[in-house]
Formats: sequence, structure tokens, C-alpha cells
Amino acid sequence: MYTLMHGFYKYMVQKDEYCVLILGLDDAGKTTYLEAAKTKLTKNYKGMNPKHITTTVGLNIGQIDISGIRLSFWDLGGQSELQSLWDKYYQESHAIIYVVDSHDRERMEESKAVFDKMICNEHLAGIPLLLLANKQDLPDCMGVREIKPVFQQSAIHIGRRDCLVMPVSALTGEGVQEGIQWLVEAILRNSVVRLPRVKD
Ligand code: G3D
Ligand code: MG
Repeated sequence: MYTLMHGFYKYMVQKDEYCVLILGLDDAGKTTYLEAAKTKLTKNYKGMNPKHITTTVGLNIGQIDISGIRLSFWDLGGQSELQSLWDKYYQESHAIIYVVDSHDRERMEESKAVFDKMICNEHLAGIPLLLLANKQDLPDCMGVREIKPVFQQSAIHIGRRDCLVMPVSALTGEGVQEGIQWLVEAILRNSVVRLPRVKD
């Protein structure tokens, strides 16, 4: 009886879980963005001071409960030697956040090349893509109008998935909440194709 009740309780309180990959070059602002999202969307969560965020080696994980579901974020290291690990996570992911440093014109081409390699992977086909033009607080940064056409060159690989290019500042938090909200809706729309993680 206890097992039955416990099972029913777990069924009622456990949320469907979806995994979101946060990808992009090193220094794009992935970890800062995840901290900002957790701060904005988790009650009583006091975010880390951005000054204390260090380079991600390996994997940084975060969770947000929102709109009746659980989002598990995997913020992966962006250095070139760590990029080869990304595809180990593709099959289990439900959405991608690709972070671009809008202020770093010199590395825009490199960011686009890394993006192309990622988006062509068959395991990511059809899953929602949120492309963040980060660091919009910095003067002389590239705006969405400038960044969008660069990535639109890969439209054939992006395909018919839900896709949004959004200006944000992970540092000030501007646009962070709106991005996550859009992602939730896109993930739920796609959840008939990519089901949530199986509850244990
Ligand atoms: P990563 O996880 O993609 O490697 P981080 O990037 O989150 O570690 O951020 C790299 C640097 O960019 C950090 O600065 C961080 O404060 C800064 N950064 C991240 N997002 C923004 C933003 O929106 N605006 C500005 N101005 N800076 C941002 P440091 O100096 O610690 O290297
Ligand atoms: Mg990091």
C-alpha cells in the first residue's frame, strides 16, 4: 500500500523534465546567462556575483521549475578542446541556447563556424533554437539586425524548427526572462516529438 501511495505521490508532484543545452564559444557569457536565468526565475535564489564566475571546465548544471515543468540546463565548456564533448549530450536534449558575444566582431566568424557544425547534427534536428545576441549593454556591439543575417546563412540547416534571435545582456539581466519563457513554449510545442525525460 505504501509503495502504491508513494508511487502516486511521486507521479503527482514530479514535473516533466526537459534538457536545455547552453552552447557557444568560451567567454560568450553562457554561465553568466544561466546564473541570470536562475536568479530571475527561482524564488529565493540569490545569484552569484558575475565577478566570481570562472571559466567552465566540463559541465555546469542548473535547474529551473517554470510553468509546471522542470528545465535542466547543461552549460558546456566552450573552449575548442571541449567542443568535441558537446555531441554526447545532443540526443538527450530538448532545446539549444546558442550564445554569441555581440561585442566580439573578431570571433563572429569562428562562432558561426562552430554553430554550423553543431546545427548540422542529426540528433538536434527539429529541436527549438534560441540564439542569444549577448552583451547588448556594451557600446558598439552588433545588434540583432547585424547578427541575424550571419546565422541566416545556415537557414537550410536550421530548417523548420522554432527559432528566435534575441538581444540580451546576461550581465544586466535584460531579456533573460523573456527568452526562457519563449523557450518553454517552444519546448512544449515540440514535446509530442521529443518527449520529456522519463520519470524514475
Ligand atoms: P562563458 O561561460 O560563455 O565562457 P562567462 O562566459 O559567463 O564566463 O562570461 C565571460 C565574460 O563575459 C565574463 O567577464 C562575464 O562577466 C562577461 N559577460 C557575460 N555576459 C555579459 C554581458 O551581457 N555583458 C557584459 N558586458 N559582459 C558579459 P570576465 O571579465 O569575468 O571575463
Ligand atoms: Mg562558462
